[in-house]
Amino acid sequence: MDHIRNGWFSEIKPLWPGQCMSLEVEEVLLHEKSKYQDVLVFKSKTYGNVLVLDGVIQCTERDEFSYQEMIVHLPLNSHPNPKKVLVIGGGDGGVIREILKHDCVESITQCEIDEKVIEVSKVYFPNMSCGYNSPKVYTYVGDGFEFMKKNKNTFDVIITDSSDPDGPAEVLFQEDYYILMKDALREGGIVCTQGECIWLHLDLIKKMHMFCRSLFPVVDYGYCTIPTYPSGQIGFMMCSKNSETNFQNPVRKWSEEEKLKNNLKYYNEAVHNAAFVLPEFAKKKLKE
Ligand code: 4ZY
Repeated sequence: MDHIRNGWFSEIKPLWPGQCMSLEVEEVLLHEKSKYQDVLVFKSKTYGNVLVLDGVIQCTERDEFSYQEMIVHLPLNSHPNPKKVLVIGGGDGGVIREILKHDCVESITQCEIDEKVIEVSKVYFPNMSCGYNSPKVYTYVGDGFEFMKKNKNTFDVIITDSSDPDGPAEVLFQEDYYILMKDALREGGIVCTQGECIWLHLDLIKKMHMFCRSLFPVVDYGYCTIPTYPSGQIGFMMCSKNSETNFQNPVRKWSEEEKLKNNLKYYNEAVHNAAFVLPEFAKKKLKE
């Protein structure tokens, strides 16, 4: 339990040297090793329940909606008619909950390597895992790489909800993985992946942006703010096989009635438009 001292959890990692997010702990609810990683769940003083994998905060009940809504509605509302969606990772279920808000989606296939994350979420994060009951959801416990090798030309949208490029998730930030996603997409398909933080990982974002541009006709980087991810900002690398796609302007929009029904807390059309407006230092770097 070396991440918890004097009643505070601290997210200390070489990926963000010299800084860390700390949350005050009310009660440790679970601490176990899964087949792949260290799994910790605690009740925090002010952010609700918190899921931590290998010492890194994955989600908190208080602010998860920001990331989950944006990683889903940015790509799905940029596709004219998404029917088949693939989710790589995302075991907490938050991404699935948001995809189910799109009635046009007929099936959601999820490929999560660590079954334990799904189990833990069903117990401690009921508001995130609620979508697992839907008949539209098919969950495979296994490696996303292997899954995509066997499923070419199949999906309209692929969402990769991964942790940081440290350890097993590192391959998900490399060109070979994007080639696999491109091949698993149907014509006009769209990819949206966890795209890291401009304050911490701009060199990596630049490298990814460059190889994505060599693979797809349209590439953009959008982001959201979220207090419990490193430096409070996380991005999305978005790629489209359709040269007509303009990520900044959604092609599908919800009515006022649908918005109310969908209980959106972060995403709206103006936020979608603004998500791709980068501060000067990041804009320059990606343009270089
Ligand atoms: N699953 C998203 C995620 C993104 C960044 C970090 C952890 C989880 N650090």
